[in-house]
Amino acid sequence: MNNKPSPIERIKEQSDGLRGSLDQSLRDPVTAAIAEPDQALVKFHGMYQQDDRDRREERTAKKLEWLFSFMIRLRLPGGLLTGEQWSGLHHIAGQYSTGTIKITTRQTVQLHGVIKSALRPTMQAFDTLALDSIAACGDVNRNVVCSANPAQSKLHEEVFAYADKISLMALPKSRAYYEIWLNEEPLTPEEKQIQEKDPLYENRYLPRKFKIAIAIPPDNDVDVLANDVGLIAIEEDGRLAGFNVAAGGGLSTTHGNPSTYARLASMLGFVSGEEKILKVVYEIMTIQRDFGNRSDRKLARLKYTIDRMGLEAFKAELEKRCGFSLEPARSYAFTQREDHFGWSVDHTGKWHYTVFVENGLVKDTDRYPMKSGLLRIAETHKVLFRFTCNQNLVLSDIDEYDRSLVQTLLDGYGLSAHTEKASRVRRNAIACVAFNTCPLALAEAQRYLPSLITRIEPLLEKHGMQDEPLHLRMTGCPNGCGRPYVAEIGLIGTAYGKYNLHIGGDKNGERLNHKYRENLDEEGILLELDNLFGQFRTGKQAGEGFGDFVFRTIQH
Ligand code: SRM
Ligand code: SF4
Repeated sequence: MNNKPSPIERIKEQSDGLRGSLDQSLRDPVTAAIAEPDQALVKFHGMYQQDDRDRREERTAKKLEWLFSFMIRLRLPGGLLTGEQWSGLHHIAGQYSTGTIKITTRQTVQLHGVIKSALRPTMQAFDTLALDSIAACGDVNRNVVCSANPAQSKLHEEVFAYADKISLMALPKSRAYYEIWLNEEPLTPEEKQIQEKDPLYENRYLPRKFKIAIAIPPDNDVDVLANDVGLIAIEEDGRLAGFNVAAGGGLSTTHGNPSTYARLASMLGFVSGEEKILKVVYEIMTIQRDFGNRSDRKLARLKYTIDRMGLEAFKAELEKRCGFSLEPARSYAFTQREDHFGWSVDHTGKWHYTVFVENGLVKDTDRYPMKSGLLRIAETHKVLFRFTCNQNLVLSDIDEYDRSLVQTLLDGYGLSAHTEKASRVRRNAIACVAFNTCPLALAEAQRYLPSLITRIEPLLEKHGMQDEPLHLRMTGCPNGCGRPYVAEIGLIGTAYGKYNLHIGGDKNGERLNHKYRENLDEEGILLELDNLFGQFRTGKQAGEGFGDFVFRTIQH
């Protein structure tokens, strides 16, 4: 292994607690961009510099700088906002960004198209709503996600609280965010020594991004095994007994680089008691900090660290650092990972309505004023907003008394019709952002998948499969932001208009799929799916899902 640290390592270490030259970059009037090292650092503050890829050629031809702007991603452990926060977000999006609110696959929201001069006002506006974007990106722990449906379990509140606890435990200690964006008085070097001492991240942070998810069986709506750390809540006698802990999940691959691979997290064991649970998560992070690959960022995620060390050696190191052993994993079963669309009621009598948000895009169109409808609902102050890892929205914690008011607004703005009339395959589908903002996109995803589904729906009907709980996911490149590698059907962009077709994941997210065909265009995709659906119709066993069928019958 080449041991020369990657350039990002130097940027992190020399960043003076993630400050770098961000302040100067923001003030530089000559360019809409920020200095290159600051582009790496600004991620730790929850932002990415991007440009409008639709306009690159035109700008280049005119010898103009690319059209730079920023994407901001909020830190939202467990994906929960009050109605007041949603209203605030609605207005911030309108004032400073493209106006569209994007619900992500990690239960938070992104705003796109924020220009450099609007960054500080945007961050300050978020602060007035008690929202921040600290560590939403960068080589640190990202947004901690948790099963979204409060109606699914009496344990939900207790388990949900862990998302916040873990997120707080894993926040960088630097005050840079407050100084740069919120005008906090800069610390003196002496104050920094004391206040910014960071035993978890030190001054080198992690070798790579780090992701934690919490699932509450029987739902695996978070795709828990796709995370660096997956916590699976174990309920015994109606109480939270503790968590099974799995580690080393991660999905990204790189076309043409056989050293990269998707991997599901390996089960380590069971742990109970808050102190011990947090300790296990913390020490998994310190092992990754100390043993992770800092030379090759393609091979730096925890999954590679674990495979290099060996699972047993990794576990032994973890138990040594914790000072206790994990118990054998307890039994649990996932039975599904779909969102529970429409109304559901929890054990306290509170109501929840899950709204279908196609690819997580909240905006108004002439025919469907979704964003305005959600604003009106937020303004009732009777509803909480919860995001799901399937890019949908749960209007939650509604009293019986207020339900009819919410229903009137859902109907009036077309939200209920949009949710209830959409086909099952469409409601379950996920597409990543891709064009026009993602710099890594090779192919379209969220702008294209809806029209492709319009052509897939008749095929499903032709084969009597319209009620199958099928999971179809598309990404514009192999990084896997829409988790296509754990879908029953994954479409992974290889070039503009071309996708690899993956098949054979199970419906609960517990098995990776495999590549079945390469570089298909739309007609090729439809032809292959028609053929596969036909085989499924004639060859499936009783109760067998599509993913299980193709896994059983098709060579891989
Ligand atoms: Fe992602 C990078 C969007 C979830 C794996 N991801 C990116 C960037 C920031 C592109 C970049 O580096 O400049 C994309 C921004 C696009 C844009 O214009 O907004 C981007 N990722 C997204 C989101 C918004 C997709 C979506 O449509 O919802 C998701 C935001 C999650 C969040 O709120 O934090 C998103 N990304 C994921 C997931 C799914 C998950 O975590 O459950 C994965 C696969 C799981 C995993 O991490 O293994 C994922 N994103 C990546 C990777 C590959 C990481 C790796 O291990 O190599 C990159 C590229 C990188 O980090 O170098 C990436
Ligand atoms: Fe961009 Fe690729 Fe992620 Fe899609 S999967 S958002 S194209 S990095």
